[in-house]
Amino acid sequence: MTTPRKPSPAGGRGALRGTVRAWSRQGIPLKLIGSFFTANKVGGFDCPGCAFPDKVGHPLVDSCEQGQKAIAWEMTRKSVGAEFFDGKTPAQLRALGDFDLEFQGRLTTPVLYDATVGTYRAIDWDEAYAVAARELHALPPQSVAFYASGRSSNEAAFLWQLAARGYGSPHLPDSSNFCHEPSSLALKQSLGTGKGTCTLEDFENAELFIVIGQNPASNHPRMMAALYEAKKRGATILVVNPLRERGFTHFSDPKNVAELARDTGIAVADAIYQVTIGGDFAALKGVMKALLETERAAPGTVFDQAFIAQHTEGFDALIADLDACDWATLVARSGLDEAQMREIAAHYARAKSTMITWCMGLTHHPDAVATIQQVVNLLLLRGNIGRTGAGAMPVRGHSNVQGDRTMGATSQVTDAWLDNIEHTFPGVRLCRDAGRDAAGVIDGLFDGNVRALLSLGGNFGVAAPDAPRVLAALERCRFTLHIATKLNRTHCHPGAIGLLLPTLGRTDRDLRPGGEQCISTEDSSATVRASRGVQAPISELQRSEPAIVAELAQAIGAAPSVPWREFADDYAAIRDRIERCQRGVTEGFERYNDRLLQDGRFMLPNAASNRQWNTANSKARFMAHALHDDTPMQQARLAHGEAALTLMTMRAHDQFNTTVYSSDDRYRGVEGDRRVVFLNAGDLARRGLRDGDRVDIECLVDDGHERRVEGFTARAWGIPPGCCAAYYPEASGLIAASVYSAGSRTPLYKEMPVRISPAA
Ligand SMILES: Nc1nc2c(c(=O)[nH]1)N[C@H]1C(S)=C(S)[C@@H](COP(=O)(O)OP(=O)(O)OC[C@H]3O[C@@H](n4cnc5c(=O)[nH]c(N)nc54)[C@H](O)[C@@H]3O)O[C@H]1N2
Ligand SMILES: Nc1nc2c(c(=O)[nH]1)N[C@H]1C(S)=C(S)[C@@H](COP(=O)(O)OP(=O)(O)OC[C@H]3O[C@@H](n4cnc5c(=O)[nH]c(N)nc54)[C@H](O)[C@@H]3O)O[C@H]1N2
Ligand SMILES: [Mo]
Repeated sequence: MTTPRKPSPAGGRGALRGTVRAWSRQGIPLKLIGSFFTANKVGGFDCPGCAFPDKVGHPLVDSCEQGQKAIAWEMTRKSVGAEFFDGKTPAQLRALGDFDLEFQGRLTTPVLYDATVGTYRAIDWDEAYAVAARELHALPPQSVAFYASGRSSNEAAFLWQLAARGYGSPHLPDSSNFCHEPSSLALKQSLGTGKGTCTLEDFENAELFIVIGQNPASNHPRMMAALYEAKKRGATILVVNPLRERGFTHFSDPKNVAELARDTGIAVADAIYQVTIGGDFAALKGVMKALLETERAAPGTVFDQAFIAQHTEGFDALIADLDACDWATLVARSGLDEAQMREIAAHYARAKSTMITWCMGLTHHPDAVATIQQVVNLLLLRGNIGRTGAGAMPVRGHSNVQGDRTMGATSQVTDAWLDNIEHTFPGVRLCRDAGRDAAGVIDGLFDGNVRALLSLGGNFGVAAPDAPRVLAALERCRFTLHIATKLNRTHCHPGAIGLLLPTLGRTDRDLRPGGEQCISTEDSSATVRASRGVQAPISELQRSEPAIVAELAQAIGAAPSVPWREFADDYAAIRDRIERCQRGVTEGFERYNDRLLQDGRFMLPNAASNRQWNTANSKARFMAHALHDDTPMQQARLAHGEAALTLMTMRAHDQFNTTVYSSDDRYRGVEGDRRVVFLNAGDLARRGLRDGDRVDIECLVDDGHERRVEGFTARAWGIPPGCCAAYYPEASGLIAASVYSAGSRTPLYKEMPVRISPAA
């Protein structure tokens, strides 16, 4: 049941209580808890939570409540082994809830499912590799996809893409396809570099922050702490979000003793602009239109004309586009009034340096790329790229999602990358065909052209749009293979042959014949750092990701001239080859091993933040885009009028993506039941509903598939009219996989047309 109760401040005492609860529920012995604080420090491990940059120097603690939960979940002393699996059918496993599946603990033995027998059984590694080799040899490589979630390491990701391409498959979908894909694409087109231009130093120097579509109190608490510090030194923080997220209105730093005693929290945001879902595109145009008016009234006072002349192209087209927009449309589309857009513009025009950060509130939408390019346009107008305290910051999700991409674990790579690999490993021939992204793999699963899915972490069938259909399609596969730390729902939908392989995580000590190994990761500020586990593995049968991928590649005969054996035993040898493959592709990998081992970390240079634009004309590009009229939401409004609401699916405070730690969301007053939908009070009343009523939700994308979820609890909430919000993954069955964002093909997880009606 959901009990509305007065929420406490974000951070604060609640964060400490949440941390201790996570430790105790996972049965973590006290003597290990000290090691938790080696998270994000030199010599320790990279926190397996989010990808927010670490503090350099020697902070006492550089991890947060959410990081501690992720660590406790991985370091748990609970485990599942042969007795649990032997003789179980997939249906028996599926009967467990998502929480219960992961709560079983760490996977400790390879497991095989065989449809001709109908049950799972524990097997040894040799048999696992033999089965994989048999299955992959029997399938055309073009029907096999290799998915990667962003939790792995640079080393494992490099081997993963090498194994896939060496085997003959170009299909490397990844969790980025579900996440910051539009950010990478938008930044690449606008600035020539697909990564964010900011570092922690910019957080310490910006005068103004505009935080768009992001809930850092739950998903990047260390960023919340950075904003709180900025606020204390006098910076202005503006938030653009349909929800007044608690972290912005009441935040208390759990590391500040005086504040812990008061437990009240401060308002970190100076203002919160409650856009309508998907309204950012219009809102950002409105802000630029207001700036343009001021600039015209007093030329040279707002725009950085020298920067625009020297560094950019496309300015005139942008101005023409802004002139063509009328305020009435911008107001109607954004959900903000004109005065609010002018107010943001006034703050922006005053600030000497501005950083704009964003997350999934901008990417899970049909116009994601165009919207993010408005963010960049806004920054360029005042030369807010390439100087301290300014820049564009897509705050990444998984701790190594950025690194996985740098390592080529994606279906879109350059010829230079493939050429370098072939030169580095003479005799290797890579598949160079166009590969499927996650959307393409989902299509292939539905139409039968993808017959095998291998995954390096993640929970593909639950993270994907149309999750129930994707899970069912996975069962129609010939072969599925998952390398994982914990059991999850995707694993319970094996193909005719299904393998589940237990791996070490970040926190586990990794002893190989070549000695104790470290891996490396890359955060949202392009800092590459070493990560070393601290805890002895819970089982001798678990193997590290690089070792599993190398042994698997060897077993299936992928790229036979690659020294897979050496790589499995000595990750420095992998880094040595990565360094060679990155020459001329990604700057900054020189002396990879030396610098990693000496300093623990190094930063990859970002050309755009040095005002070098790797675009066709070596200029940063203003990208003008007209507002669209044909999004799935707009089509549904035409067909269903006010009955259509825009649904966003979001994270609660107690989850990491598909891993749900509890059924509470203390920042939104939710306790004991995540099947909740938040609606505007007027929208509730119009449907004859009251707070607490049971409702059913139906997707209004008209593509021949019916999608509904039932028995959700409606909650009256401060969300703009026409919008509603529910949790991921409970509401994921409502997200249609037939519609994607333009260009980046990202699912519309936050802009789905739905109808809400009293429960049948
Ligand atoms: N503890 C924890 N940490 C995490 C994760 C986790 O699940 N748990 N997940 C990790 C991953 S992979 C990612 S990608 C990030 C996700 O981090 P976030 O992007 O912060 O996560 P979501 O909950 O998906 O949230 C989206 C925010 O976007 C807002 N929003 C939705 N639609 C719109 C819109 O149209 N416009 C605007 N302006 N705002 C909108 C929502 O109100 C919400 O505040 O966090 C990472 N870190
Ligand atoms: N409706 C809806 N759907 C969404 C989103 C949304 O906002 N709404 N967000 C999307 C986003 S932003 C993302 S990034 C995706 C996330 O999609 P995924 O990355 O596929 O999902 P996760 O939940 O992060 O994966 C969790 C699983 O990873 C495995 N795991 C954990 N640690 C490790 C490790 O160290 N190694 C290995 N090999 N396995 C490990 C465990 O088995 C665990 O069950 O979901 C997307 N799906
Ligand atoms: Mo993500």
